[in-house]
Amino acid sequence: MTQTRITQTRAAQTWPAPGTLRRADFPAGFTFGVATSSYQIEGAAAEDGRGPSIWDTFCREPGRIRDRSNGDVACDHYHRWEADLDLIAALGVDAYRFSVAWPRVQPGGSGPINAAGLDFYERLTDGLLARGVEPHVTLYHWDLPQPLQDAGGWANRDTAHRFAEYSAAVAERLGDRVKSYATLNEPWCSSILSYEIGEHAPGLRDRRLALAAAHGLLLGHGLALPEIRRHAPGAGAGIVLNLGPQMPASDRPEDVAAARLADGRLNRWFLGPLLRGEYPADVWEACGADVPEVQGGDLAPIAAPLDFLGVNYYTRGVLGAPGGGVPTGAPVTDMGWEIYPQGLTELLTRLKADYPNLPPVVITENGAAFADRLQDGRVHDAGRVQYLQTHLEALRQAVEAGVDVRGYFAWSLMDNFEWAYGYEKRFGLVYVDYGTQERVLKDSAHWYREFLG
Ligand code: IFM
Repeated sequence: MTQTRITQTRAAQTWPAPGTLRRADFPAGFTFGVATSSYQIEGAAAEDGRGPSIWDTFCREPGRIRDRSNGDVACDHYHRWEADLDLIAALGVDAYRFSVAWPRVQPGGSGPINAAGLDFYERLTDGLLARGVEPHVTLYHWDLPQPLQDAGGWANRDTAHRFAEYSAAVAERLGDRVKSYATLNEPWCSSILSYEIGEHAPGLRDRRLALAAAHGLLLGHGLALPEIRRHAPGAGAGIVLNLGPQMPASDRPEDVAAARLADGRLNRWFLGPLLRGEYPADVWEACGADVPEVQGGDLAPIAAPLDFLGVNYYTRGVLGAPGGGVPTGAPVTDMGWEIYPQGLTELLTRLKADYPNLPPVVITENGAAFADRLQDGRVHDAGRVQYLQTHLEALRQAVEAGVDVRGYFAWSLMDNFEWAYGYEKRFGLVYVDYGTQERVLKDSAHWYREFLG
């Protein structure tokens, strides 16, 4: 096994009491964890039979990634997984959310399953269980096998069927040892951001294809659910969406309409099919001729009951006509995202009010990038500590208001490959020195550990 140096510093300061916030303020059985994803941490891009993914391809296209990097090595987690699991256990979390790389498990995206790929995730699962940490699996966190993209990617309905087949292979191998399976992470990102805005792989700029991809992703989710339930009947199955309030910059009707449409495109376009069995009519109309082809039997599996809805919350949007984001002047993270903790309470109470079929919610991601610096073996990330504390307090208030929330996962366990930003943005509770692969607990990791008791 590769040796990884892990520096366990003591917390450098005592934390300002975050109001009255303690772990005990959350319901009994509430799950606290940390999260990562395969392409962002694993590396080992060409080992043990892994095939190329769309991110391997995209990273090699000039101008796509700010620091011209890629995920070939990333955090080298594929080789350092045991030390990383020790680190996770040392944080005192209940659970670890990771994703499975489809190109490791089924390198061609269809056809033969690569047993060595499944072996890796089985080692991870058993390693977590042995350390008393619950594994939470996400089946798709954006690393589509390249051969499927060559055939049209998610805009080709066949990909949805291939996803169900791949999901069955994973659930068959890991079964009930994993108690929580999410089909997709943030389908808005793997459709709109990837096929319309062009910022993520495959880097297209075509709204019609983007909406076809969004529908293909939802269909893939709907087809995968019964496969997961068949092979892992004791596990919960759900999906993860990136959601956030979209607010008007003023009372002007144009701004209100812009915010309503932004809410429709980010939130309701995905919540509607999943929780109501229909696309939102106003957004459908606004999309004109770009709307996807929806076949007769598509919406029933998409709207099948979920055991949980994963919500990734980072920020809100403030919109002014004709549809642009408006800076509010409030503090932002290193991503330029406004820090708006109360948006989490607003979002969750709104979900409860608007969707009678809302299943239990899990906050599957929440966190912030800051320009962290390693100094004398320490990283003083007070901004992140404050971000986490205030968002947890906002979450507590949502629970108090009656929203059924079952868990919270901080994004991310450790610094990693932040997609189009490469390694420039650091979201981790644990600092990664990419030169040496040393992991250093930031002050936020110490704080989280103390909070968890
Ligand atoms: O790093 C990403 C993650 O992969 C998906 N959700 C948002 C995070 C921060 O941008």
